[in-house]
Amino acid sequence: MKRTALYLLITVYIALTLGCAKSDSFLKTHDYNSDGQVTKEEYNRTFDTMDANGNGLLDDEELTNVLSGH
Ligand SMILES: [Ca+2]
Ligand SMILES: [Ca+2]
Repeated sequence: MKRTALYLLITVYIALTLGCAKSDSFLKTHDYNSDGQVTKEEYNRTFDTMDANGNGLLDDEELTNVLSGH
């Protein structure tokens, strides 16, 4: 699966699971410089934060940790 498609799936999964489908919640989470926009680099930063073992993939354990707030 291409990385972009994976990002989209993860975003939808997190948004639906956490109930943060509103754009302001999404911005609050991913807009690191608070300019009101999320760049690809900012989104990659979020991905990298979630990818605890740095292998470029998010597995069930990593997603569970993110969703549980660990
Ligand atoms: Ca930004
Ligand atoms: Ca990983």
